[in-house]
Amino acid sequence: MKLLVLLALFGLGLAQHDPHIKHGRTTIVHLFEWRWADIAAECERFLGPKGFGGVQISPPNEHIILNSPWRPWWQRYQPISYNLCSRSGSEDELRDMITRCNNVGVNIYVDVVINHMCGVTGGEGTHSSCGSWFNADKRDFPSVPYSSLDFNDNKCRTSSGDIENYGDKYQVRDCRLVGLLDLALEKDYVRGKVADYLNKLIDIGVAGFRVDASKHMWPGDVDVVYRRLNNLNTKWFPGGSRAFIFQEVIDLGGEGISTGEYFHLGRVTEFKYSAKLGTIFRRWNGEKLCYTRNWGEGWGFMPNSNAVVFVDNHDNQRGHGAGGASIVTFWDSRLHKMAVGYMLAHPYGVTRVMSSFRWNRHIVNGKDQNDWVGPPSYSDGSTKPVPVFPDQTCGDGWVCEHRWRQITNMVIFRNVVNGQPHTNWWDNQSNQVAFGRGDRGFIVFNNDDWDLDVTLNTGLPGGTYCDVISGQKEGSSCTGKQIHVGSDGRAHFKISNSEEDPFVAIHAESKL
Ligand code: QV4
Ligand code: CA
Repeated sequence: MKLLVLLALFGLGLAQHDPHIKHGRTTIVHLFEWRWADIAAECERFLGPKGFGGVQISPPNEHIILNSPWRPWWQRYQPISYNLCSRSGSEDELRDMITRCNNVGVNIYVDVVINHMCGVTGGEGTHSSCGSWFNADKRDFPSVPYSSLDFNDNKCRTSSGDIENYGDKYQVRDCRLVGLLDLALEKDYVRGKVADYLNKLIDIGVAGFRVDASKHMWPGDVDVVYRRLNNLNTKWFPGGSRAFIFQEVIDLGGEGISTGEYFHLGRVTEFKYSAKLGTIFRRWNGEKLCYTRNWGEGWGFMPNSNAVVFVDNHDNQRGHGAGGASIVTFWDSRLHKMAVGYMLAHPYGVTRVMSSFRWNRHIVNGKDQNDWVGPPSYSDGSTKPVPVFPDQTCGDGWVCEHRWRQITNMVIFRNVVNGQPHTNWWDNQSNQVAFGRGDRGFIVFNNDDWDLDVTLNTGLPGGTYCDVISGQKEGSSCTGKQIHVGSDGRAHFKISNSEEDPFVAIHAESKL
């Protein structure tokens, strides 16, 4: 009997590690701060056709509206209620988007903020995205409703009431993260409200959740919430499917809490991956690309079956969270394309691509004074739509990294090589490396300051392949470089260090 219970628990846990991505697709894109109407259109016109597996959306629930600074992006990480009206749109628009994305096989993963409500200095009034009244001083959020009984004020033992020492796991979980009113998730009532919120989203059709600030919640508390979740909507998912759970835990080592405490509950964000890959491509601290031969668990990262990986995220691309200056973002577009290309070619983890908006960076003593700036907006504070042009680029400050040819084509590459082993490694003991994925794909990088000129075993069947970085296969022709693979699987590669994109990728579906 005990064994059966254990098996059931284990099974439930593992089920929450599956992103339920459809049609052999592999990759999630974070459309940070996009409006629901734009995401719906993007699923139909781009993400579905190009083989993206899912979208991480910004928090859809009611949040505070702040005027000083002027509507920062991070106001959405300060919940006021679980009503579904946010800066990205109304509940109707959210429902329409989820339906339309599901209908083209693109899953929706919701960023859920369940550790806290707004900041302690959030004030009193109706400055919230659905117009609900609240009083932060009194811990009064009638639209949930939550009252002062539902927060951890009496449990936290620091004098400020905020987290002061990340080495102390009681503080990290029971005190306020940067002043954010900390919910008492040990209470059945609070667990119930959170589960209701998540279940509402599940019933509308989402595939899972990015659980914000997971480090700040006791694993036992969120476990109870996860167990109360409904199975996914059978209109789009097989009966019995459990929500995909991926938990935001920043663990670069040396803190009181480690990612391992959350492995049984779902996947976890691997921030070491992001920080290290940036350091490697920047060639800082003596790092070299050739050292990535055993990339993944060999680097001390979490087990493959637990990892969600990314080159940058909405925090570390602007100096929030962790990782620091090594993070490679769209601001360093050449390195960014290479790093994302490496991530997407490599088998480790569930991959997430960042899609950003631009802001005026103003770095003083290493700190960006404009790290708060919100999405492209009109003067009334409402978010601008994402215009897309015939050349596939986006306007009005939306960066749309996911639409950059090199990145889109690597998303397709990952789908084509899905399930194939990491093979045929080559390196020059410096920053030129190559590896294959069985007999389905091969990629070569030159991040040295000199040319690459080498003949390599690709593992691919003989033929002529189109490089999907310098161009792509269109009909029966190739708009980029052509690579000739001999009947012995060998091919000659020449990549100048001064090329716009010093890497080459070929795969089974780019064969001419
Ligand atoms: C300020 C002071 C506090 C003071 C407080 C109250 O700094 O010392 O106690 O006022 O007087 C914003 C401000 C922050 C302010 C806070 C409360 O930046 O200065 O505190 O609001 O008013 C995002 C932003 C935060 C932002 C927060 C809420 O990054 O800057 O705080 O939203 O709007 C750790 C965590 C990790 C977290 C990461 C950033 O372990 O979980 O920090 N990452 C996630 C999200 C992130 C989000 C949150 C968590 C919070 O990815 O985007 O924070 O939901 O590593
Ligand atoms: Ca907490």
